[in-house]
Amino acid sequence: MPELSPIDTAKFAAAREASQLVKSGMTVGLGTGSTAAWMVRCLGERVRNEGLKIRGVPTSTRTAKLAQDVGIEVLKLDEAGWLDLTIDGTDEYDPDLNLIKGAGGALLQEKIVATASNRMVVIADSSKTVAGLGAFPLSIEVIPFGLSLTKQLIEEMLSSLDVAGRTVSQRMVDGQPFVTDEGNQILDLHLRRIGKPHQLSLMLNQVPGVVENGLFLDICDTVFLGHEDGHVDVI
Ligand code: ABF
Repeated sequence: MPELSPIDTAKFAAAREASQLVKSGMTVGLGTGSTAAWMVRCLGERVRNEGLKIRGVPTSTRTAKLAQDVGIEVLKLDEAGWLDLTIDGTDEYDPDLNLIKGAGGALLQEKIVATASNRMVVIADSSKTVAGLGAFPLSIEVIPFGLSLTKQLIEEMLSSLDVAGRTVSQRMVDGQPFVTDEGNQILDLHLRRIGKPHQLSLMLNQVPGVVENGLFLDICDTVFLGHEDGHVDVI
């Protein structure tokens, strides 16, 4: 393996350690993003070298392809039923292990899969550790129909909430709206500080047109925090 950058060393260390939680016979939710990709590769290595027998439920088409490429048996959530464990990355985690996720654009499948799991483990480097959520933009998955009205309703709603910033932008890639695996689009909320995440999450999901938001509250059980020297803290 080529020498890793400090940040990849931290991500890899967290991913490798968390992947040791996986035992033969388990059905495992496979997260999305660069940290989760390390975990999928680690599991693939164990499948090939140790004969680990697992079934993986990916949270995006990207992860599904990677999992298949490294030799993990892949199945859909409806085929799998309840999962033993999900391991995924994050954009932020706070001291209560509440999360902001969604930079990878896979928050909807990630939230459904994590919620359908006996245990949800987050793998992170120290850039993801925050005292309070909100510095990172909060992603909202919205249906394309009436998107500008949905955006306007969210902007109006934010004015009554305990947040520091109120800018809402549509996620674009190469000048085109970003499209999720579900054919939806993403609004990013630049809030800077989220005072009451539970209230915000409930209110966002009441706006017609909103499918799901990137606040993962009371879902994560454990964080594996990787450091640049390869050390891992379990929180
Ligand atoms: C997914 O990928 C997301 O929910 C989160 O937004 C992102 C983290 O990516 P990375 O591990 O590349 O920082 O887990």
